[in-house]
Amino acid sequence: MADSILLDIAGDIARITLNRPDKLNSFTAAMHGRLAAALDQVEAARTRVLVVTGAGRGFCAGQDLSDRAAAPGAAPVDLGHTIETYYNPLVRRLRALAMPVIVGVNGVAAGAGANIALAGDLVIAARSAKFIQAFCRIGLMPDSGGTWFLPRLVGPARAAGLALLGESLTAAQAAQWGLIWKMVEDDALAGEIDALAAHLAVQPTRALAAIKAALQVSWSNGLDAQLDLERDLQRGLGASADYREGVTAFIEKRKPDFRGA
Ligand code: T3D
Repeated sequence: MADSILLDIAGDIARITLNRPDKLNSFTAAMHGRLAAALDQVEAARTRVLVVTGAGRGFCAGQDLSDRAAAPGAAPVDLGHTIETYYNPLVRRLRALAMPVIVGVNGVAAGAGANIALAGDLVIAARSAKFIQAFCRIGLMPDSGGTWFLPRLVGPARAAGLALLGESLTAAQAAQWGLIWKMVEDDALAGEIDALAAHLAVQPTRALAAIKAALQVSWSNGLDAQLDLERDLQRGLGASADYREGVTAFIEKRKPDFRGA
């Protein structure tokens, strides 16, 4: 059986591919385990950027529903337990990774699959991709951070529409609404992701991690707390080798050689 998670680490760039294409890369418990192990490897390798994408025509259709309570004879599953065990740690982990996470949404992203995509820092979708808060179609509510990401990204009215109606949102509309960073033509997605990953891999990684952390906290901080946080993070960055290199390169009118330190 093919591995449900593919991991490729090449230099400073890690790529994780969700790989159950025949089931639109929907999550099983085993796949969650493989993904957690892959993220362990990414962190151990200290890469400077992570790309997450899906194999085949879908990005991820959320939880694999074939082993849930509706299956004939199946015992009810404690969904709170599975969310606590699998989905919440995954979203927290992607948000906390000290490197930018690019999510390449190559096709439909539904249920938890949509919200795991939104946990990325830069979400790029192919024109044919769709985002579906499919939860209400099966008697559930958005999880994996959906009720937190959606109102912040697209505002309360659109968040309510997406979550309550469970309708399909095109990639073009998602980009127009600010749900994602950008939409590109299907045949341009791989090249766009490669170029972005290559760019980010030679940027000052500590600064990017600080930007990521500060932007996340800004959603709950007041201005005073955020100003204090910026001061503290900037103090740390001011002592970094990459900052010294950035300033030196500017003075010497050359391209900086950032090492991520
Ligand atoms: O349970 C817990 O632990 C709580 C956590 C829940 C988190 C969640 O994610 S709940 C939401 C779960 N996801 C869904 O409800 C989405 C279900 N899928 C769909 O609605 C549709 O597949 C799509 C709209 C995403 C795509 O539609 P379409 O027509 O392009 O493809 P398809 O024909 O429906 O799917 C292709 C195959 O993938 C098909 O298998 P088959 O018939 O060819 O053997 C289909 O059954 C399978 N598939 C798609 N999504 C899932 C799935 N199999 C299992 N689980 C899925 N989620």
